Amino acid sequence: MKKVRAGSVLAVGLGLGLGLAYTFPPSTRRPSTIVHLFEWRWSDVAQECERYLAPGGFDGVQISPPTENIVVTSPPRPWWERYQPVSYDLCSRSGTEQELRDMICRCNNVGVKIYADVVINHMCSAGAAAGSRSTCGSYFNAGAGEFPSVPYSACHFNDDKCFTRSGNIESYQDIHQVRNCRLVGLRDLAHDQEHVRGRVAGYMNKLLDMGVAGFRVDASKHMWPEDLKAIYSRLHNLNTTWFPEGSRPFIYQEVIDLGGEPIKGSEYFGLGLVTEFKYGAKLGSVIRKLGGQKLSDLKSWGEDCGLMPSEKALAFIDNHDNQRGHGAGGDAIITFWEPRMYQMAVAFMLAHPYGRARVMSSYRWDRRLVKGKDENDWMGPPSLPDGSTKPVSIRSDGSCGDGWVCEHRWPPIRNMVVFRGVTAGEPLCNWWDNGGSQIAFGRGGRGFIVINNDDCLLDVSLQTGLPGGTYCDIISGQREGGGCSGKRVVVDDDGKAHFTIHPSDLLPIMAIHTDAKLPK
Ligand code: AAO
Repeated sequence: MKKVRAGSVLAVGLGLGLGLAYTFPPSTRRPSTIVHLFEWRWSDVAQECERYLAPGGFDGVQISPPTENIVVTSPPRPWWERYQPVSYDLCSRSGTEQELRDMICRCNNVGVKIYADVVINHMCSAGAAAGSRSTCGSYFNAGAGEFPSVPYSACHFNDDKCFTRSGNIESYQDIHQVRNCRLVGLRDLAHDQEHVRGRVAGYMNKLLDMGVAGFRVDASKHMWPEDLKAIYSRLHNLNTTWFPEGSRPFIYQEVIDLGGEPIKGSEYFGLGLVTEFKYGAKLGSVIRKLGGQKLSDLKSWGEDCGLMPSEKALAFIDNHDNQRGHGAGGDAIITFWEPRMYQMAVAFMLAHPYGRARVMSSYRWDRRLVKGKDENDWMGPPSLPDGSTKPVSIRSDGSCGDGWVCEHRWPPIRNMVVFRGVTAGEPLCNWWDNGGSQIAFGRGGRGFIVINNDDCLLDVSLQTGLPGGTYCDIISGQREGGGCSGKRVVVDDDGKAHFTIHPSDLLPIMAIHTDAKLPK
């Protein structure tokens, strides 16, 4: 096995000439968080692994679907065309198979894993016009169910098992419709068939052999768990160039379960992790104070307040769907468009031990809200006039330009990713709240966070559980060499420290951890 973690000082070297404004100090962190680099080109992902994600202690990247898809022209090239595959050839708006291979290799070489978003429930829309183009030029005829590059033909789809008038899912209360009918008109594959299982597993195995470490399985709710089990059982182990012999793929399945439907996320627990959509919806409603909710209500955050078991949960604040009104979660969801609340939500998620955390990295689009609905929810990534995706440009201060938002590079978020790594495996302790929306908690003597979402001053001495010394607040700044560019927090030898957070502070949060302790 190759030595995979490149060391936290790597950024210093790689940063030269790349306009990097920040280098990560050496750290005792464990790689923890997944970042979804939504719609990034493979060559940009590769660079980001080397220059930022490895030194920043990120565990891995969720990439956009790598397969060939239909080219949608109306609306012009929406982001969602990538959720309509026409073959399992590996070329897309993000790049060619060679570029994908190069990215996986370079990210693995610096210890950053790649998780591929795989669209295996369906192929493209049944209503796609004859003669529609595809990203690599493969011929297909969706109406006739012909996808010769896989190959699939009409008999490989579920049409004979769906009994709705439209052939689409018409009610989420009927599990047979949800799993045998077409999701928004997309041709629904029959995974009970040997041929289909073989082709899907073959596609996933190709990615595993190339070095991916796992998958986000799109629309898992729309596939029968026993079919997924049969497919997963055929998957190869991870590539031993980078991973220990016998390592199995890490799988998280997209199942939207907000309650109220017969299909439960728990049906998929035996197969892997499951996306916990209640996380962002509930936390968003607490931070927005909907129905009089307060941060102190989060004392029982986790299974006790209705979330799935922590070890089964993929936790996230928003995803590529619900940040633009698709999928589930509704108006409670907080996104980068509301940066103050968003950073509060992400900081809480990264400080709290619940689940496996994923942070979103988005692009900006021309949002056009008409009666609460975004008419431009379809808009694809920043593009050049020829339709190709713009490279991600990095400004001298480390932020992204050209329409790329890069939430994962926002200093408080990047520093909280380090916090999560430093505190990994430590239990939640020393909870404090004021009965309202001022809260604080620690992580087993390695980290401590304080949040003030009330309209009044927070001015209190708290038990942090940390060793005595002076720490640098990683929200208002960070440790830089022996100094601190933000607020300083003095922890007494008995573990107590005083915190003051004004409700008008840029971000009403303070966080410290043992790697942000300043030298005496
Ligand atoms: C596009 C066009 C369609 C067109 C289609 C075919 O937009 O008009 O018919 O092409 O030509 C993405 C886009 C789609 C796009 C599709 C294909 O979001 O707009 O369709 O690509 O290009 C369900 C699924 C879930 C899915 C989600 C969007 O269960 O798997 O819909 N997410 C994934 C991906 C997503 C992708 C696909 C799947 C398809 O992340 O990007 O679609 O590959 C209920 C159900 C949910 C259901 C939602 C959606 O949710 O529970 O399972 O999600 O409805 O309608 C409250 C409830 C909550 C409820 C929600 C919405 O919050 O509590 O349960 O309201 O009613």
